[in-house]
Amino acid sequence: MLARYGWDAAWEAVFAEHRAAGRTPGRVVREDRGAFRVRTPAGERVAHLPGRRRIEVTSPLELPAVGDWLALAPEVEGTEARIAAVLPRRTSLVRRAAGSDTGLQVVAANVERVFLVSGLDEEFNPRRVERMLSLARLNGVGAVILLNKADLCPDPQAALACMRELAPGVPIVCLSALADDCGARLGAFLAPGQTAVLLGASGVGKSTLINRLLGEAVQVTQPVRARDAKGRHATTRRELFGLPAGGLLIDTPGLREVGLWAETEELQATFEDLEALAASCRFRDCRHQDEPGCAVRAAADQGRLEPGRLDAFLRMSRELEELEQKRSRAGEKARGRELASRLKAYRRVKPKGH
Ligand SMILES: Nc1nc2c(ncn2[C@@H]2O[C@H](COP(=O)(O)OP(=O)(O)OP(=O)(O)O)[C@@H](O)[C@H]2O)c(=O)[nH]1
Ligand SMILES: [Mg+2]
Ligand SMILES: [Zn+2]
Repeated sequence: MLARYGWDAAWEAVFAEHRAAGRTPGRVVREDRGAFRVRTPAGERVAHLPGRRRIEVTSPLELPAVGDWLALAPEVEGTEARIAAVLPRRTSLVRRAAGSDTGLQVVAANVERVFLVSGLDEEFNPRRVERMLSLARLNGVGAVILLNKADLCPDPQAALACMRELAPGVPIVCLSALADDCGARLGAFLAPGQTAVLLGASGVGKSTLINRLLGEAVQVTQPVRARDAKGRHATTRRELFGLPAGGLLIDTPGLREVGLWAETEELQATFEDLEALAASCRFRDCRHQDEPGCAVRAAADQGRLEPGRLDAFLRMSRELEELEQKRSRAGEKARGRELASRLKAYRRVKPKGH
Protein backbone atom coordinates (compact mmCIF):
# COMPACT_ATOMS: atom_id res chain seq x y z
CA MET A 1 0.00 0.00 0.00
CA LEU A 2 2.81 2.42 0.87
CA ALA A 3 4.81 1.07 -2.09
CA ARG A 4 2.53 3.31 -4.13
CA TYR A 5 4.22 6.20 -2.30
CA GLY A 6 7.79 4.94 -2.73
CA TRP A 7 8.20 2.65 0.29
CA ASP A 8 10.65 -0.18 -0.41
CA ALA A 9 12.75 -2.86 1.29
CA ALA A 10 15.52 -0.39 2.11
CA TRP A 11 13.09 1.92 3.91
CA GLU A 12 11.64 -1.09 5.72
CA ALA A 13 15.14 -1.99 6.93
CA VAL A 14 15.73 1.54 8.22
CA PHE A 15 12.34 1.36 9.88
CA ALA A 16 12.95 -1.94 11.72
CA GLU A 17 13.52 -0.45 15.18
CA HIS A 18 10.44 1.73 14.83
CA ARG A 19 8.39 -1.25 13.68
CA ALA A 20 9.53 -3.10 16.78
CA ALA A 21 8.35 -0.17 18.89
CA GLY A 22 4.89 -0.41 17.35
CA ARG A 23 5.23 2.68 15.16
CA THR A 24 3.70 3.18 11.71
CA PRO A 25 5.48 4.61 8.66
CA GLY A 26 3.97 7.53 6.76
CA ARG A 27 5.04 9.97 4.08
CA VAL A 28 4.54 13.73 4.35
CA VAL A 29 2.41 14.92 1.44
CA ARG A 30 1.72 18.46 2.67
CA GLU A 31 2.58 20.85 5.44
CA ASP A 32 -0.29 22.72 7.03
CA ARG A 33 0.69 25.43 9.50
CA GLY A 34 2.83 23.29 11.73
CA ALA A 35 0.81 20.12 11.16
CA PHE A 36 1.55 17.58 8.46
CA ARG A 37 -0.72 15.62 6.17
CA VAL A 38 0.79 12.16 6.05
CA ARG A 39 0.03 9.17 3.83
CA THR A 40 -0.10 6.04 6.00
CA PRO A 41 -1.20 2.44 5.33
CA ALA A 42 -4.57 3.47 6.80
CA GLY A 43 -5.01 6.45 4.49
CA GLU A 44 -4.23 10.12 4.98
CA ARG A 45 -3.69 11.37 8.53
CA VAL A 46 -2.89 14.67 10.18
CA ALA A 47 0.29 14.35 12.22
CA HIS A 48 1.81 16.70 14.77
CA LEU A 49 5.27 17.22 16.14
CA PRO A 50 5.36 16.37 19.81
CA GLY A 51 6.40 18.84 22.48
CA ARG A 52 9.88 20.18 22.04
CA ARG A 53 11.41 17.77 24.52
CA ARG A 54 10.53 14.64 22.58
CA ILE A 55 12.34 15.48 19.32
CA GLU A 56 15.52 17.51 19.52
CA VAL A 57 15.46 20.04 16.73
CA THR A 58 18.50 22.26 16.33
CA SER A 59 17.90 23.43 12.78
CA PRO A 60 14.95 23.86 10.42
CA LEU A 61 16.57 21.17 8.28
CA GLU A 62 15.59 18.60 10.87
CA LEU A 63 11.90 19.38 10.74
CA PRO A 64 9.73 17.18 8.54
CA ALA A 65 9.46 18.34 4.94
CA VAL A 66 7.25 17.25 2.07
CA GLY A 67 8.55 13.88 0.86
CA ASP A 68 9.90 12.83 4.25
CA TRP A 69 9.19 9.41 5.69
CA LEU A 70 8.09 9.54 9.32
CA ALA A 71 7.72 7.10 12.16
CA LEU A 72 4.35 7.75 13.77
CA ALA A 73 3.73 6.86 17.39
CA PRO A 74 1.03 4.26 18.06
CA GLU A 75 -2.32 5.96 17.70
CA VAL A 76 -4.44 6.66 20.72
CA GLU A 77 -8.10 6.33 19.85
CA GLY A 78 -9.59 9.59 18.63
CA THR A 79 -6.40 11.64 18.49
CA GLU A 80 -4.22 12.83 15.67
CA ALA A 81 -0.98 11.02 14.90
CA ARG A 82 2.19 12.03 16.69
CA ILE A 83 5.52 12.20 14.88
CA ALA A 84 8.15 10.12 16.68
CA ALA A 85 10.98 10.50 14.17
CA VAL A 86 11.95 11.61 10.68
CA LEU A 87 13.74 8.79 8.84
CA PRO A 88 17.19 9.75 7.49
CA ARG A 89 16.76 11.32 4.07
CA ARG A 90 18.20 9.71 0.96
CA THR A 91 18.29 13.08 -0.73
CA SER A 92 17.04 16.55 0.01
CA LEU A 93 16.74 19.71 -2.00
CA VAL A 94 17.97 22.44 0.34
CA ARG A 95 17.97 26.11 -0.52
CA ARG A 96 18.44 29.38 1.24
CA ALA A 97 14.97 30.62 2.17
CA ALA A 98 13.81 33.61 0.11
CA GLY A 99 14.77 36.92 1.70
CA SER A 100 17.00 35.24 4.24
CA ASP A 101 20.77 35.35 4.55
CA THR A 102 21.38 32.16 6.38
CA GLY A 103 18.04 30.45 6.91
CA LEU A 104 17.90 27.15 5.10
CA GLN A 105 14.85 25.36 3.85
CA VAL A 106 14.18 21.83 2.69
CA VAL A 107 12.17 22.23 -0.50
CA ALA A 108 11.60 18.50 -0.86
CA ALA A 109 12.95 15.32 0.68
CA ASN A 110 13.67 11.92 -0.85
CA VAL A 111 13.39 13.00 -4.46
CA GLU A 112 15.07 11.13 -7.31
CA ARG A 113 14.72 13.99 -9.74
CA VAL A 114 14.05 17.69 -10.08
CA PHE A 115 12.29 19.22 -13.07
CA LEU A 116 13.63 22.72 -13.69
CA VAL A 117 10.71 24.39 -15.40
CA SER A 118 10.88 27.47 -17.62
CA GLY A 119 8.14 29.05 -19.71
CA LEU A 120 8.98 29.81 -23.31
CA ASP A 121 6.53 32.74 -23.24
CA GLU A 122 8.78 34.81 -21.00
CA GLU A 123 12.12 36.28 -21.81
CA PHE A 124 14.59 33.45 -21.97
CA ASN A 125 16.81 33.54 -18.90
CA PRO A 126 19.66 31.05 -19.23
CA ARG A 127 21.33 32.30 -16.03
CA ARG A 128 18.28 31.41 -14.00
CA VAL A 129 18.35 27.89 -15.40
CA GLU A 130 22.06 27.70 -14.65
CA ARG A 131 21.44 28.63 -11.03
CA MET A 132 18.65 26.10 -10.67
CA LEU A 133 20.90 23.51 -12.24
CA SER A 134 23.62 24.30 -9.71
CA LEU A 135 21.10 24.02 -6.91
CA ALA A 136 20.17 20.54 -8.13
CA ARG A 137 23.79 19.47 -8.50
CA LEU A 138 24.85 20.88 -5.16
CA ASN A 139 22.13 18.76 -3.60
CA GLY A 140 23.05 15.66 -5.59
CA VAL A 141 19.64 15.39 -7.24
CA GLY A 142 19.39 14.56 -10.95
CA ALA A 143 17.94 17.40 -13.02
CA VAL A 144 15.70 17.45 -16.07
CA ILE A 145 15.18 20.75 -17.86
CA LEU A 146 11.58 21.30 -18.84
CA LEU A 147 10.81 24.00 -21.37
CA ASN A 148 7.07 24.55 -21.20
CA LYS A 149 4.60 26.57 -23.28
CA ALA A 150 6.21 25.51 -26.57
CA ASP A 151 2.90 26.50 -28.19
CA LEU A 152 3.60 30.17 -27.37
CA CYS A 153 7.15 30.19 -28.71
CA PRO A 154 7.86 31.02 -32.34
CA ASP A 155 11.10 29.03 -32.34
CA PRO A 156 11.24 26.36 -29.63
CA GLN A 157 14.12 24.65 -31.47
CA ALA A 158 16.34 27.68 -30.89
CA ALA A 159 15.55 27.66 -27.18
CA LEU A 160 16.28 23.95 -27.10
CA ALA A 161 19.62 24.40 -28.84
CA CYS A 162 20.63 27.17 -26.46
CA MET A 163 19.73 25.01 -23.48
CA ARG A 164 21.72 22.05 -24.82
CA GLU A 165 24.80 24.21 -24.97
CA LEU A 166 24.21 25.56 -21.50
CA ALA A 167 23.60 22.20 -19.88
CA PRO A 168 25.47 19.47 -21.73
CA GLY A 169 24.38 16.01 -20.69
CA VAL A 170 21.22 17.17 -18.92
CA PRO A 171 17.97 15.76 -20.36
CA ILE A 172 15.77 18.48 -21.84
CA VAL A 173 12.07 18.17 -22.60
CA CYS A 174 10.32 20.83 -24.63
CA LEU A 175 6.53 20.62 -24.50
CA SER A 176 3.22 22.35 -24.06
CA ALA A 177 1.49 21.35 -20.83
CA LEU A 178 -1.81 22.37 -22.40
CA ALA A 179 -1.47 20.69 -25.79
CA ASP A 180 0.84 17.68 -25.44
CA ASP A 181 0.46 14.23 -23.91
CA CYS A 182 2.47 15.08 -20.78
CA GLY A 183 2.35 11.55 -19.39
CA ALA A 184 3.99 10.16 -22.50
CA ARG A 185 6.59 12.94 -22.69
CA LEU A 186 7.60 12.73 -19.02
CA GLY A 187 6.92 9.07 -18.25
CA ALA A 188 10.58 8.11 -18.57
CA PHE A 189 11.41 10.40 -15.63
CA LEU A 190 8.48 9.40 -13.45
CA ALA A 191 8.83 5.66 -12.93
CA PRO A 192 6.36 4.10 -10.46
CA GLY A 193 7.47 4.68 -6.87
CA GLN A 194 9.95 7.40 -7.86
CA THR A 195 9.58 10.97 -6.70
CA ALA A 196 10.26 14.16 -8.62
CA VAL A 197 9.81 17.81 -7.73
CA LEU A 198 8.86 20.75 -9.96
CA LEU A 199 10.96 23.88 -9.52
CA GLY A 200 10.62 27.17 -11.35
CA ALA A 201 9.37 30.73 -11.31
CA SER A 202 5.70 31.55 -10.79
CA GLY A 203 3.57 31.17 -13.91
CA VAL A 204 5.75 28.72 -15.83
CA GLY A 205 3.01 26.06 -15.62
CA LYS A 206 4.04 23.71 -12.80
CA SER A 207 0.52 23.22 -11.47
CA THR A 208 -0.94 22.99 -14.97
CA LEU A 209 1.43 20.09 -15.56
CA ILE A 210 0.37 18.41 -12.30
CA ASN A 211 -3.28 18.70 -13.30
CA ARG A 212 -2.59 17.23 -16.74
CA LEU A 213 -0.71 14.29 -15.23
CA LEU A 214 -3.41 13.75 -12.60
CA GLY A 215 -6.11 13.93 -15.25
CA GLU A 216 -8.14 16.43 -13.21
CA ALA A 217 -7.88 20.04 -12.08
CA VAL A 218 -6.75 19.53 -8.49
CA GLN A 219 -4.32 22.45 -8.28
CA VAL A 220 -5.38 26.07 -8.72
CA THR A 221 -3.68 27.78 -11.68
CA GLN A 222 -3.71 31.43 -12.68
CA PRO A 223 -3.08 33.28 -15.92
CA VAL A 224 0.20 35.19 -16.09
CA ARG A 225 0.26 38.99 -16.38
CA ALA A 226 -0.22 40.00 -20.01
CA ARG A 227 2.38 42.77 -19.70
CA ASP A 228 5.43 40.66 -18.84
CA ALA A 229 4.24 37.04 -18.54
CA LYS A 230 4.98 37.05 -14.80
CA GLY A 231 3.03 34.60 -12.63
CA ARG A 232 0.81 35.52 -9.69
CA HIS A 233 2.00 32.97 -7.16
CA ALA A 234 -1.09 30.81 -7.43
CA THR A 235 0.47 27.91 -5.51
CA THR A 236 1.36 28.74 -1.91
CA ARG A 237 2.56 25.47 -0.45
CA ARG A 238 4.44 22.35 -1.41
CA GLU A 239 2.45 19.21 -1.97
CA LEU A 240 3.17 15.67 -3.11
CA PHE A 241 0.82 13.92 -5.54
CA GLY A 242 0.58 10.25 -6.49
CA LEU A 243 0.10 10.17 -10.24
CA PRO A 244 -2.21 7.59 -11.85
CA ALA A 245 0.77 6.21 -13.79
CA GLY A 246 2.58 5.40 -10.52
CA GLY A 247 5.14 8.19 -10.19
CA LEU A 248 5.11 10.82 -7.46
CA LEU A 249 5.37 14.53 -8.18
CA ILE A 250 5.74 17.50 -5.84
CA ASP A 251 4.27 20.87 -6.79
CA THR A 252 5.96 23.93 -5.27
CA PRO A 253 5.25 27.66 -5.05
CA GLY A 254 7.01 29.73 -7.73
CA LEU A 255 10.59 30.58 -6.83
CA ARG A 256 11.20 34.28 -6.23
CA GLU A 257 14.91 33.71 -6.18
CA VAL A 258 17.13 30.70 -6.39
CA GLY A 259 18.91 30.61 -3.05
CA LEU A 260 22.13 28.73 -3.38
CA TRP A 261 23.68 27.06 -0.48
CA ALA A 262 26.87 25.10 -0.64
CA GLU A 263 30.48 24.89 0.19
CA THR A 264 32.76 26.55 -2.30
CA GLU A 265 34.46 23.29 -3.28
CA GLU A 266 31.11 21.85 -4.24
CA LEU A 267 30.36 24.84 -6.41
CA GLN A 268 33.59 24.25 -8.26
CA ALA A 269 32.60 20.67 -8.88
CA THR A 270 29.43 21.80 -10.63
CA PHE A 271 31.50 23.79 -13.10
CA GLU A 272 33.52 20.89 -14.38
CA ASP A 273 34.73 22.61 -17.54
CA LEU A 274 36.02 25.50 -15.46
CA GLU A 275 37.71 23.17 -13.06
CA ALA A 276 39.56 21.42 -15.86
CA LEU A 277 40.90 24.77 -17.02
CA ALA A 278 41.72 25.83 -13.47
CA ALA A 279 44.20 22.96 -13.22
CA SER A 280 46.50 25.10 -15.38
CA CYS A 281 46.21 28.27 -13.30
CA ARG A 282 49.50 29.41 -11.79
CA PHE A 283 48.14 29.42 -8.24
CA ARG A 284 46.44 26.40 -6.83
CA ASP A 285 43.93 28.53 -4.94
CA CYS A 286 43.33 30.85 -7.92
CA ARG A 287 39.89 32.44 -7.73
CA HIS A 288 39.99 33.44 -11.41
CA GLN A 289 39.43 37.09 -10.59
CA ASP A 290 42.61 39.07 -11.20
CA GLU A 291 45.39 36.65 -10.32
CA PRO A 292 48.33 36.48 -12.73
CA GLY A 293 48.69 33.34 -14.81
CA CYS A 294 44.97 32.52 -14.61
CA ALA A 295 44.16 29.91 -17.26
CA VAL A 296 40.42 30.36 -16.84
CA ARG A 297 40.47 34.07 -17.64
CA ALA A 298 42.83 33.40 -20.53
CA ALA A 299 40.38 30.85 -21.96
CA ALA A 300 37.52 33.34 -21.63
CA ASP A 301 39.58 36.03 -23.33
CA GLN A 302 40.45 33.70 -26.19
CA GLY A 303 36.84 32.59 -26.63
CA ARG A 304 37.45 29.01 -25.50
CA LEU A 305 35.11 29.57 -22.58
CA GLU A 306 31.83 31.41 -22.82
CA PRO A 307 32.29 34.64 -20.82
CA GLY A 308 28.76 34.34 -19.41
CA ARG A 309 29.71 31.07 -17.82
CA LEU A 310 32.71 32.55 -16.07
CA ASP A 311 30.54 35.45 -14.89
CA ALA A 312 27.97 33.06 -13.50
CA PHE A 313 30.69 31.15 -11.68
CA LEU A 314 32.21 34.29 -10.20
CA ARG A 315 28.82 35.61 -9.15
CA MET A 316 27.95 32.41 -7.38
CA SER A 317 31.36 32.12 -5.71
CA ARG A 318 30.95 35.65 -4.40
CA GLU A 319 27.49 34.88 -3.12
CA LEU A 320 28.70 31.77 -1.35
CA GLU A 321 31.64 33.67 0.13
CA GLU A 322 29.37 36.39 1.48
CA LEU A 323 27.10 33.77 2.88
CA GLU A 324 30.02 32.08 4.57
CA GLN A 325 31.14 35.40 6.08
CA LYS A 326 27.70 36.14 7.39
CA ARG A 327 27.52 32.72 8.92
CA SER A 328 30.84 33.03 10.68
CA ARG A 329 30.00 36.54 11.82
CA ALA A 330 26.89 35.19 13.44
CA GLY A 331 29.03 32.57 15.12
CA GLU A 332 27.28 29.89 13.14
CA LYS A 333 30.23 28.54 11.28
CA ALA A 334 30.49 25.39 13.31
CA ARG A 335 26.85 24.69 12.79
CA GLY A 336 27.19 25.34 9.09
CA ARG A 337 29.98 22.80 8.88
CA GLU A 338 27.98 20.27 10.77
CA LEU A 339 25.05 20.78 8.44
CA ALA A 340 27.35 20.48 5.47
CA SER A 341 28.66 17.14 6.60
CA ARG A 342 25.13 15.98 7.26
CA LEU A 343 24.10 17.01 3.78
CA LYS A 344 27.01 15.02 2.44
CA ALA A 345 25.93 12.04 4.47
CA TYR A 346 22.46 12.20 2.96
CA ARG A 347 23.99 12.22 -0.43
CA ARG A 348 26.09 9.18 0.27
CA VAL A 349 22.99 7.10 0.77
CA LYS A 350 21.89 6.93 -2.83
CA PRO A 351 18.51 5.45 -3.69
CA LYS A 352 18.71 1.99 -5.19
CA GLY A 353 19.08 1.82 -8.94
CA HIS A 354 20.91 5.16 -9.18
N1 LIG B 1 -0.25 28.51 -23.70
C1 LIG B 1 0.13 27.79 -22.64
N2 LIG B 1 -0.21 28.19 -21.41
C2 LIG B 1 0.19 27.44 -20.38
C3 LIG B 1 0.96 26.26 -20.52
N3 LIG B 1 1.21 25.74 -19.31
C4 LIG B 1 0.61 26.57 -18.42
N4 LIG B 1 0.01 27.60 -19.06
C5 LIG B 1 -0.74 28.71 -18.44
O1 LIG B 1 0.14 29.47 -17.64
C6 LIG B 1 -0.55 30.01 -16.52
C7 LIG B 1 0.23 29.71 -15.24
O2 LIG B 1 0.20 28.32 -15.02
P1 LIG B 1 0.35 27.69 -13.55
O3 LIG B 1 0.25 26.23 -13.73
O4 LIG B 1 -0.58 28.34 -12.60
O5 LIG B 1 1.84 28.11 -13.19
P2 LIG B 1 2.69 27.71 -11.89
O6 LIG B 1 4.06 27.44 -12.36
O7 LIG B 1 2.01 26.64 -11.13
O8 LIG B 1 2.69 29.09 -11.07
P3 LIG B 1 2.76 29.32 -9.48
O9 LIG B 1 1.84 28.38 -8.81
O10 LIG B 1 2.35 30.75 -9.32
O11 LIG B 1 4.19 29.12 -9.10
C8 LIG B 1 -1.95 29.41 -16.55
O12 LIG B 1 -2.83 30.35 -17.11
C9 LIG B 1 -1.79 28.21 -17.47
O13 LIG B 1 -2.99 27.90 -18.17
C10 LIG B 1 1.31 25.88 -21.87
O14 LIG B 1 1.98 24.87 -22.14
N5 LIG B 1 0.87 26.67 -22.88
MG1 LIG C 1 1.33 26.55 -9.23
ZN1 LIG D 1 42.52 31.05 -12.34
